[in-house]
Amino acid sequence: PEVCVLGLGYIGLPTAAIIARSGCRVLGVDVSEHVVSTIAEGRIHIEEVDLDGLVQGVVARGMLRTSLQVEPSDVFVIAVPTPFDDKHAPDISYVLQAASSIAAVLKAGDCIILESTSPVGTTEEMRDLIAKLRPDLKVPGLTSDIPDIAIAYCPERVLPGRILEELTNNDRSIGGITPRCARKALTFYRRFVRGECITTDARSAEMTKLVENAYRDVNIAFANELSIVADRMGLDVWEVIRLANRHPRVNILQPGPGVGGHCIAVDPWFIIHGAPDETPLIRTARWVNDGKVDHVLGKAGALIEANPDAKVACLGLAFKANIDDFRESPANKVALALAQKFGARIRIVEPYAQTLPPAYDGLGASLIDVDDAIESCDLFIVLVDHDVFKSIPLAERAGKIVYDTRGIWPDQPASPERPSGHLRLA
Ligand code: SAJ
Repeated sequence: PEVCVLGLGYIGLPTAAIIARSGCRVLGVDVSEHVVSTIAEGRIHIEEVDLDGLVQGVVARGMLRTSLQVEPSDVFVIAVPTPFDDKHAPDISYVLQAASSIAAVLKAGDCIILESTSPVGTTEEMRDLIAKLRPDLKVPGLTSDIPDIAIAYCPERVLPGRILEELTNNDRSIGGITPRCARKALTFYRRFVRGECITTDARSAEMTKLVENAYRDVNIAFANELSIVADRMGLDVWEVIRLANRHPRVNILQPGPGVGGHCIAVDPWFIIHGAPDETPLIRTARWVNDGKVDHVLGKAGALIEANPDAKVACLGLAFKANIDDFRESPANKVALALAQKFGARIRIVEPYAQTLPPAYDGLGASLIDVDDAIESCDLFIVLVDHDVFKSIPLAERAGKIVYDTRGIWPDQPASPERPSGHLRLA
């Protein structure tokens, strides 16, 4: 089939490339001229392992083209953003815009698949819009006859840094507006997904995606709350978690400076918004995880003030280990607030950055490398668990004051989050 992928971001571009590799002719559509022209040259505008080579190959073979405009196709895959507004209400306007541009070129036999994380009911809303714009087509769920088109919801669940591998190997939930729609979408996904594809209805598939990320948020909140409790009690939280996880049915996640990224801190709000009175736990988890940033900031600030002569190294800006994405990052929030308060005393170590983000302009903070930090800084605030930080041996950290919000240095002597003298596993 000919396939049109709408939205060429972290999900849409790798998806378009993998579909093209499976032998479909793919048109990638984006609203950004920069994105469209970069990919048309066989280059990519985002960082993701192995994506550059894949895109270069499918573009060179003519299997992936790009455009600002949707063209007639057999399958349409929507992977546009679904942000929330300042009241945490989901904004599905990009999805609806994509659907109306598809409606203009839609023909009988086509299949539309929504992949964007969406509040429950969005796929049906999209269907209703298409029915309104194309009264000549029989749409699924609104006709007793065999519908002319198929509409399904199929969320992605890939992890940044492992996108290509997970796109191929993860299991997928495929939610049809009707079972017939689900079967049609299933035939398409089987072309390039090696994981199991499980069919369901569209609303269940929408909720499944939200639940996966809310589950992780709630579990990280538990770890983050424990870290604050342990702090209060003078305990080493990582020691306690490591020991508790020896229980066969306990698996506590890792505390950190808060929860970042574009999914886990956002998607729970889509559930809360849909059922505001029934979600005290999910809402509290959001509050706990956001509050952890302030807790870390308070402790780091106090430590810097208590050591007025110390030069400070903030280790990491990324929202998680070994990636170059600094948006929605708790580490970046902490480092930026410290730079605003302490100016030139703050040095930032971020091997994944060439320069500091523009928000740091004029604050006096500087970007330095790991070796400079070891040589020149006395106080280390660990914000990201990049491998390159983990591998700094104790000998190079000896004598430093360390506030390790990620627990990357189990052998570090006493420090605010790691009081000495507690039982350790060998
Ligand atoms: N984090 C912790 N402690 C942990 C695990 C994570 O503090 O034990 C923090 C990370 O440092 C980061 C944030 O949580 O700031 C989120 O990181 P993550 O690795 O848990 O997830 P993401 O945002 O990279 O990707 C998630 C994944 N969802 C789940 O694991 C349920 C991914 O599979 C989804 O496809 C993705 O969201 C998405 O697009 O929805």
